[in-house]
Amino acid sequence: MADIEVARKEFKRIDADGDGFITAAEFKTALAQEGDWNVTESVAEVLISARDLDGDKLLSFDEFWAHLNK
Ligand SMILES: [Ca+2]
Ligand SMILES: [Ca+2]
Repeated sequence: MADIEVARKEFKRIDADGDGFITAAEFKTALAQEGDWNVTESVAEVLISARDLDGDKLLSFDEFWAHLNK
């Protein structure tokens, strides 16, 4: 069981423009900041779609949280 407060902070950190959804571009930037420079935008899109439950190509907090609790 992940900690929801930690997850919220992590989500906010990745969601650079604060609109409540993580795009592939935001995800890629966040991974690059963590030192993972191999992630291209198309890789980020695949990572997003693996977690994207409603198919809108964006990661909501609910989807982010669901993934953490798998
Ligand atoms: Ca965003
Ligand atoms: Ca979604």
